[in-house]
Amino acid sequence: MQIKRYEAVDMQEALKLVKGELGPDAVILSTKQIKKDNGVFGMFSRQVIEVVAARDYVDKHQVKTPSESLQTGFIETDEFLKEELRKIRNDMRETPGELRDMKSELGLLKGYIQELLRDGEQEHLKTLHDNLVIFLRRLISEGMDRNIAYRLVQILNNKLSEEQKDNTDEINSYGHELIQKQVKITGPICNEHKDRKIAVFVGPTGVGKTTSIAKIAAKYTLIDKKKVSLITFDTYRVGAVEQLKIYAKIIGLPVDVVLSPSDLRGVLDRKKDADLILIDTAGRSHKDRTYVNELSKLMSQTIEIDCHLVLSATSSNTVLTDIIGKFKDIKINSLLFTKLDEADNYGAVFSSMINAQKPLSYFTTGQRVPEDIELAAAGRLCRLILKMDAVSSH
Ligand SMILES: Nc1nc2c(ncn2[C@@H]2O[C@H](COP(=O)(O)OP(=O)(O)O)[C@@H](O)[C@H]2O)c(=O)[nH]1
Ligand SMILES: [Mg+2]
Repeated sequence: MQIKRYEAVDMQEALKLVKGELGPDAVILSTKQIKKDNGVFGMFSRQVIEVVAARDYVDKHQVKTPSESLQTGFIETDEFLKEELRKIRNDMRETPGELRDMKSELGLLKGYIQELLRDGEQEHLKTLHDNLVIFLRRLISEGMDRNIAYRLVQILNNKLSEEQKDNTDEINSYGHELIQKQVKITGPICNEHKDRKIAVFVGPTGVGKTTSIAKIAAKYTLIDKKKVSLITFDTYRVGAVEQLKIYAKIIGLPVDVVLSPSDLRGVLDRKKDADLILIDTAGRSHKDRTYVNELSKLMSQTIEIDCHLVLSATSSNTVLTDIIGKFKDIKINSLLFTKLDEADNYGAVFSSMINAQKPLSYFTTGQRVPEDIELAAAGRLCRLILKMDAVSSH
């Protein structure tokens, strides 16, 4: 490995120097803003950027076999860069006084990482078989996060022979199999052998939490003849309980309202004979910290609670990533996707599952209660992504 230190007036110039000398495969090891003294008492000192970069002497033709699991097999560069970011974050924690400088350095480094990955990707794309590039573009146009789509195609590239790459049917068939293998699902909410199951549904307002609960409650009450009980946790007293009460009345179920996290234990104690307890939640907005904080307290009241993060399949990758980030302090067990009937594509459902590293529980496909819900299934999602299946609307 060759390591070099560069100084430049800004990041752009530094990158030019690094790439010019070490080539496009160079990696940045660290960046720092430093003051260069240029006069008495540093009166004319100026800020420059110090970049330490490295180039590895790896034989480019050496073929690595990447892991087929996207959950664990992220490409090496990712791991290395993530480690660098982790180190910088730790430094930031230790030196609060220099926090602002460190933050801006982190921003610069992040930008550079993205640029580096994008550059690497562009270079690599030129070496890919045309049919794989077409498959990659297809996944991206189906809403899949581009990094994830790119990793899938890298795996295919290593797996398939040149002859297979010439055949689009082979690419589609292996691609289909690969995507399907990555999809993780939970299975039904009620486990036959478990005594009592408690599940809470969290997520942004209007995403379909209450409707999904009504669908699940109706299925288990009317078809499976289970003893179902409903609870509403209404952090802001937004009146969400009324909607659930209407559904509960139709299905013939009791509803309890919990106004503070500490009330939950008492209510659960009174429902010892229930097979399934579904907890609806309502807040002003998931952006409001109170909702998330209160949920976190609610979850800490009982350990046997299963948390479904409810997300809409109509949201973009960026929005979904943002929402998942907002709920990072809550122990989420699975993702439930609603409004598949309104979505144009399903790549973002897959990307969110990979990014959040959580399995999928249910898909909802319309407004009808209880009909429009199905258990999440790997084959179904894969067929939806590749437009081999459609969600019928009523
Ligand atoms: N098209 C469609 N609409 C849905 C679906 N699930 C829920 N909705 C609608 O989304 C709106 C908000 O649902 P609601 O359950 O009140 O959301 P909550 O605020 O998360 O509880 C309602 O009009 C529902 O009928 C779905 O799968 N497809
Ligand atoms: Mg609701």
